[in-house]
Amino acid sequence: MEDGKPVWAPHPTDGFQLGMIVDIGADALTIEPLNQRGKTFLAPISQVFPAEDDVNKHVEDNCSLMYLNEATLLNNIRVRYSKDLIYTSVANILIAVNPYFDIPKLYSPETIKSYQGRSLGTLPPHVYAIADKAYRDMRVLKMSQSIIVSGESGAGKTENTKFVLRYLTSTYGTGQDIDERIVEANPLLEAFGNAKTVRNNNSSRFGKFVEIHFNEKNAVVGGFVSHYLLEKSRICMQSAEERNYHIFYRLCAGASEDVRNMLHLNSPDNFRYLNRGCTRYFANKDSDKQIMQNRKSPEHGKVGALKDPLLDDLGDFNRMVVAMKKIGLDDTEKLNLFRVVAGVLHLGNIDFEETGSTSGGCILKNQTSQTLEYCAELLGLDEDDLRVSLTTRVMLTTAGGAKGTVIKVPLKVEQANNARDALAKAIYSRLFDHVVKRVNQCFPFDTSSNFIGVLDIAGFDLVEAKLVGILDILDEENRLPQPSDQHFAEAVHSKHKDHFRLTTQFVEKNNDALHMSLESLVCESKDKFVRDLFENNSNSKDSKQKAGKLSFISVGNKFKGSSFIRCVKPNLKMVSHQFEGAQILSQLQCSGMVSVLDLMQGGFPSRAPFHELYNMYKQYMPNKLTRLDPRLFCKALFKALGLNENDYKFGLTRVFFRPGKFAEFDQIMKSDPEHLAELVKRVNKWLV
Ligand code: AOV
Ligand code: MG
Repeated sequence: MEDGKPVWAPHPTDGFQLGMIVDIGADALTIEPLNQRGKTFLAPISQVFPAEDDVNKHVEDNCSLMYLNEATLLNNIRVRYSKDLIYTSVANILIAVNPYFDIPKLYSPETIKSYQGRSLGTLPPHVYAIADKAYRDMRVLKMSQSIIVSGESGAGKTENTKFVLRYLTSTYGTGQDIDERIVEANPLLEAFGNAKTVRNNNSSRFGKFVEIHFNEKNAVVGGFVSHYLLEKSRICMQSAEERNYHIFYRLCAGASEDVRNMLHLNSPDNFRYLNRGCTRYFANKDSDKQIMQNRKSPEHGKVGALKDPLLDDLGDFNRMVVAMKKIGLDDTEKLNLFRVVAGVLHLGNIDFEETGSTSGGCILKNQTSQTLEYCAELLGLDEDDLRVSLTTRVMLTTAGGAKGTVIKVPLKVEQANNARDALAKAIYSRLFDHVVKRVNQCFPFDTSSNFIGVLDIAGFDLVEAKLVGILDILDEENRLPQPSDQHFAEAVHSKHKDHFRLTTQFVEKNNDALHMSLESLVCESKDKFVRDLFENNSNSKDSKQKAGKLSFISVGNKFKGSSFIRCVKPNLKMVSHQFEGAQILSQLQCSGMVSVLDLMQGGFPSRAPFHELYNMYKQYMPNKLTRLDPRLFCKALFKALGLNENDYKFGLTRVFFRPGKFAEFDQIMKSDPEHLAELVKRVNKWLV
């Protein structure tokens, strides 16, 4: 930082502001903001950073800035975002800011085509460039690759993951059904595993790792989705202003008259599992109003309405049905899914009241008898058995040494409520497992040489090390004689327990356990589909097949090279064209981006292509030098100036500088005319 040059100093909402240093204390600087002349404030030395000469300039790769620090990074992202350039590179890490609107042509087929086979850095930064790099690395190194997409809720992980899948299947697919199916599986997975939360209208409530498999000719042959940790509490209860999984509302909104009658469905407002989260929605909150102003809002202001004006349940239902068809689900399978979803809804409406007798316990409330009937019908259960299993619990006594006497213990109202909810959660989460399994059957493959895996994982202050840790666990899992998704999920869970506890509500309450009589009830359902959901224990054929596939994947498959996409949420209001600097800065810090910059300080972080340096400085140099090609021009210039060779390195297309050395060099080149004349003389002499 030099006298008279502006610096970036902390700002409470923007992250940083431009100012001048007016005094230097022992550990604080006195700063005068550029836009508030005469006013000053103190800032810790460690939080003040040199600014680029032109703060409105932006660069595709942050490393081509002269000063590499968190303030110039934030400013570069800000300037680019204001021009709808949402992708920025920091060396080979991609930063993606969520634009919250569709940027024209950003993901068009032409754009997809233009990135095919192009080296990183030759075209503007893009998620497609990362996808293509992963593909080329896989092909050249003959090793599987992973792309890790991280960021806080609503930052754009799932959208970018989908862009990667679409890119790889459309560019390197064989043009067969499989390519489309890998993409079309998403609407189905999202219908069952995503929900509206306060942070994201389409929040993934499960983590997923999607593998695209390639044959020896490096063409797409199939895919495999591993999922873990579906948030179960949401099935029975949602926080204020949040919703249950999309499928429930979509089914109520979109099912045909026949299906609605068959499933006894009516408005979502009538179901307990749906009507307890949104009641405070639009309760005069400024942020809600703001969202409303930015979106079309046919239902504005309906307090308690389960039809969320920000979501189009009917349209989404129709899109989901089309996707189901495309991936090959027939009508029977579709109805199976819908029937269980409706069964869960009716189950939730079963209510209990105290018997009032001395024996304690509870009975079903009168008005819920029809609900019981519907629920039993849809899930293939016997009505009386269901009633008894919900209100009593079977226990084995060991009293008096007589082992194994079966007794029925009546449940209190609260216990019966818990039992009902535990059953709903068990059924729905098994249904979700089934959806994932079914999706995997849509893009099967016999042999695969390598794969590209994309990790889309929810969470806030997730750092690289932890994500890589998860991949390591997956790798370890694959080495086990009997790998399984469930064991993998447990391993991830146990290693990252604190993290998940802190950042998400994946960890379920203890009263989730399904008691024995309910478990055996559903296991003996008359409905084969329901029975199968519960029969898939670890010894079943299906999970063996899956285990087979997982272990197959592991063969020699230590991940070589991971690419990283860091998604950034620009504002909490979820609107376009609003850049909240301070909270973006904290995401960059939490995601490890700032540490990456720090790490780079040990190497050659700044870089500039030869032709750029040539164009920047040729005006100052003698003709003799400018006649050389840009690479030779740079070599000759650096030698002639006698720059210290430890401060820079020449690559194939660009020069790499040690921290601060690019700026130093620039200053030499733009020094006063007298000094410059000296330089030119020196270069001339050297050229002779
Ligand atoms: P997330 O996956 O990171 O959150 P999403 O990928 O679901 O976030 O993105 C949230 C929303 O932002 C999407 O539904 C889109 O409306 C919008 N969006 C994201 N990326 C883009 C883009 N590139 N172009 C246009 N709109 C975009 V979570 O799953 O909550 O952690 O659990
Ligand atoms: Mg998501």
